[in-house]
Amino acid sequence: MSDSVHNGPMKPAHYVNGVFTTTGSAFPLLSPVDGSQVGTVPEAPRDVVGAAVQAARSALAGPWGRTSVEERCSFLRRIADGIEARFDEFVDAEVADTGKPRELAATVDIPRAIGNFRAYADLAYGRPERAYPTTVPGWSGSGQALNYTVRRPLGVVAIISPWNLPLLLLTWKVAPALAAGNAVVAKPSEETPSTATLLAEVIGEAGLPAGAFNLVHGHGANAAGEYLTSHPGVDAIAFTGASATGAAIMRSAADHVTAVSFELGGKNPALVFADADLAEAVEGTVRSSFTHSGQICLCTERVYVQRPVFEEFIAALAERARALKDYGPMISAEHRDKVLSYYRLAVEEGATVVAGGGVPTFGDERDGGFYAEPTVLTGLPESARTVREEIFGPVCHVAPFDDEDEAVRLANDSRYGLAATVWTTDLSRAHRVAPRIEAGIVWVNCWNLRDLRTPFGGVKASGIGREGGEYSLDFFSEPVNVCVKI
Ligand code: NAD
Ligand code: 6OD
Repeated sequence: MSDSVHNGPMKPAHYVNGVFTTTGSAFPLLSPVDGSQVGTVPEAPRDVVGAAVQAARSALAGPWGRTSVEERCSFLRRIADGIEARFDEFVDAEVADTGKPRELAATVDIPRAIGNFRAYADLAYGRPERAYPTTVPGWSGSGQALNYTVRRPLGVVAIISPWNLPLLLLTWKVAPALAAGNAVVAKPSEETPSTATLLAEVIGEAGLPAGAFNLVHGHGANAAGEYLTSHPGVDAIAFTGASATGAAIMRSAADHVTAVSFELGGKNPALVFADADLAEAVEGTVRSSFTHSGQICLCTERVYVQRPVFEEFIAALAERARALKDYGPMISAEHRDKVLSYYRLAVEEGATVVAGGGVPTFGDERDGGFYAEPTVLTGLPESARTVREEIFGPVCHVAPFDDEDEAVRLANDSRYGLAATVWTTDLSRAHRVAPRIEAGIVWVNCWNLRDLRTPFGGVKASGIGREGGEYSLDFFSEPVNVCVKI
């Protein structure tokens, strides 16, 4: 690991034991906006991944393993301050890698990354544990033993993250993992290496002991991702990405019985009842289907509208979709082609395309980029692949329903169960319907409104376990019972 070692990354670099390196082969990094090459990304070979795991293990045996929760929380706060101090740099890097609108990166991605570190500093510091005075039959008096719980870190934690919200989703795991005292080896998506590299720099500047946080870049299958998830020195894997990748990682993890936390794909429904504020429901669905061009796991791809307002809703949604102009590209040519293949499949399956359905023309450099039009479909049966499979693009299918039971049945008729949205002004209906939906998160009259203390995750093929608040701290630590005879 000696070639190309340098002290600060001006370009994507691995970060192992407190040192940046670009060891290994490299692959091109393309701008999704115009398809041009904007840099190169180093591909971590197996020995670099192994060195990162070893560095993490050594950190646990060294000063990092002896830090108190107070010390770790103050590291987290310093990291948050460090990102904030370089806010524009982080925004620029996120925009360059993803092509997302600058406003989105500046109001969601980077502020949430800062928020993740601050939230977990507060949560970990304020976390109570239980104690039980235990009376043993036959002994005199009361409280003859005291049982209390201490929390131990899991050890070396592998964190694998996707490209859609690169820094947000990476820090959503890194912050609680470090707060709980683990040492981390992170692998961001090969499509979005830049903010992760900046984060490593900020973490180094915050004074985290070498090896407590390590970063390796590269691809997933048969590459850095798989080298990491199959490494016997990894004690737990926290993964966000596609359900099929989760299945592959689970197979790697099985060999060493490694603990997993999975945030996976979705095919999220929205239910619009006739009593909803229709204008609000339309605007909400524009946001929930087309934010970040549909490349958020929580985005709505199935919309069910009660029959009396169906025509009015679909006309309004289509008009709003056609009016969208300032949207970003798909992450890659490959992903754009996948989304467009679903647009074609929808037509083959008998859909009516009420908005979009193709590739936009801008008349500027974006015509070389990876764009797909915001698209509204209708007329498909529930058995259509377009209605059943996650597309992860700016598209939704709208279908009618007649009553509450049918709406719930349609919402639940999916192998996924990540998020759902219910639009109604009937309070009783909202409370009746929300708990019946098979999803980890149900929003009523809103979408993606987040409180970082709440459980976040999916049911069925959408995930295993929960993140958020105490749920992440639970995953990243092992409760140990201490029983003291008094
Ligand atoms: P992906 O599964 O292709 O890749 C995610 C990460 O896994 C990348 O870092 C990739 O390199 C790595 N990877 C791929 N194969 C691997 C393997 N065999 N072993 C180890 N690592 C491997 O997902 P993506 O295309 O980056 O992201 C889109 C998907 O992620 C969508 O399905 C979306 O729904 C899902 N997602 C879910 C959530 C959630 O919170 N539930 C959030 C964001 C994205
Ligand atoms: O808001 C979050 O905490 C979160 N994990 C969002 C995930 C979005 C998926 O693309």
